[in-house]
Amino acid sequence: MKKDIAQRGNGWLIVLTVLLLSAVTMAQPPAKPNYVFIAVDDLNDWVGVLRGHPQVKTPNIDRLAKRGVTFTNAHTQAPLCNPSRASFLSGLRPSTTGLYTLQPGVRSVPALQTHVMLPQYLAAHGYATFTAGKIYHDGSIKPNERANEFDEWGAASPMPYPAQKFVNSPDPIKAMDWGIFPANDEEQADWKIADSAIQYLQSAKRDKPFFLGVGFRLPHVPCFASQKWFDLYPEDKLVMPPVKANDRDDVPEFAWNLHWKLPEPRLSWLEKNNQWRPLVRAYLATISLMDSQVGRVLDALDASGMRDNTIVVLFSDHGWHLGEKGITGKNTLWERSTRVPLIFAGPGIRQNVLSHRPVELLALYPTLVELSGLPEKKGLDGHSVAKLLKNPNATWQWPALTTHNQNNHSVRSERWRYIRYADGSEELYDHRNDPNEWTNLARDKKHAKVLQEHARWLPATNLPPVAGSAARLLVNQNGVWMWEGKPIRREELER
Ligand SMILES: [Ca+2]
Ligand SMILES: [Ca+2]
Repeated sequence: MKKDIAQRGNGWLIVLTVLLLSAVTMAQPPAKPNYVFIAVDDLNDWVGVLRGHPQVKTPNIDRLAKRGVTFTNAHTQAPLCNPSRASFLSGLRPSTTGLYTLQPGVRSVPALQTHVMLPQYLAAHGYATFTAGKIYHDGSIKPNERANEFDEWGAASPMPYPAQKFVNSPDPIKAMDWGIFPANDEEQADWKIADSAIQYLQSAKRDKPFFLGVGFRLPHVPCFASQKWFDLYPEDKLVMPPVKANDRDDVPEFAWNLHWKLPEPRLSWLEKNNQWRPLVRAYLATISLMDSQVGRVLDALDASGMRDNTIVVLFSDHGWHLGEKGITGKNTLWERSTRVPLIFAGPGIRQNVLSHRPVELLALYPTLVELSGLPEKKGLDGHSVAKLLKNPNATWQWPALTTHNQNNHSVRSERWRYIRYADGSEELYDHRNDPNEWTNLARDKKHAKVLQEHARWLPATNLPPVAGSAARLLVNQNGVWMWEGKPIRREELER
């Protein structure tokens, strides 16, 4: 009798186990998911789900966020296109490679000459790879070397330009411009880039998993969009970014050598020329236009029938200032420059949740390797966030680092931002009480321990800039700031 009950019990156990196993199998992602890897250019946290601006309209990125995990504290490793892209594609920090600037191209960097980049690693493990628009920085890969990087290259689609600049900004480069142009959205680079990605989705051979890189160009300057996108943001009702007068007074002077002589206008110029509102409005309009193209790609993925075995990853290469700390643009170690959207959505990933862990774009490489079940790629600088995609509150021990030029770093933890420049000067901001980073606490002795805890994460390796680096950098010679061999007056620094 007892034996009979035990046997019957075993039978039930087997049935239960089979049921449980099949339930687990259903929830498991496919062995090798496809990837739609969407890189946005110069998009800060002005995205609906991140609440970086109260009026921004990004319905398509928000619907992607509902399908997945959104990181609210994600940061780039370099606040500039070329080094950021080289970093997330290689999985290595700028300080490991010495690539900090817009030049040279990645394959001219000794540490990267033969390095296996993320798309190459996936290709070596059975993936078909495709790129459209801006995944690598434009011009970073020589035309005759493209086939080594991706199986196929779609349209690069540079930005269209009007016959004349709209805005007479202090720097003559034609990209430093904003306004209503072109009238037809189909002439936009991002429309053509989305077209290229959609064609790939429609024609993808199903015998291999694929990696589809889609690099959108907006809201990078020139901030051009048609009238309907500007109409979303009436100028008289615009909420302007919070700025504090004299915010730079407690910032080390050394910080200013990082973004002096840059093409982006200062806030003082924008205010004097009544261009601050138009720039903020144009940035918002171009974000919404870009978002509509993300929507077209998501629609095409849904229509392809491949959504259930495709993971969508969306992020930006770095952020952008719109008046905060008196400047516009990137090239800083502050939150405006470093914080980026980062969303993963697809099979095996939690839906409609936020993770507040400090994470880096360096995570992209090891995370995709782990999600695909591939052998670990040794020697990378970052950490996979795969466990946070299942449990967004899982233990996480690492902060997020950003580096700009040699030996200038910021360390972002859940609560703090610590910055140390090459001359040893420091900043510390408490994000719990000061989300705008207005009050530098580095000199306050009671925070000495916080400084110490963050400083221990600074990279031990800090390679000098590689040959061919072109940095707009001031040099401090015996206390005098020099630009191209000539001393600079303090007033010029404040331009
Ligand atoms: Ca960029
Ligand atoms: Ca301040």
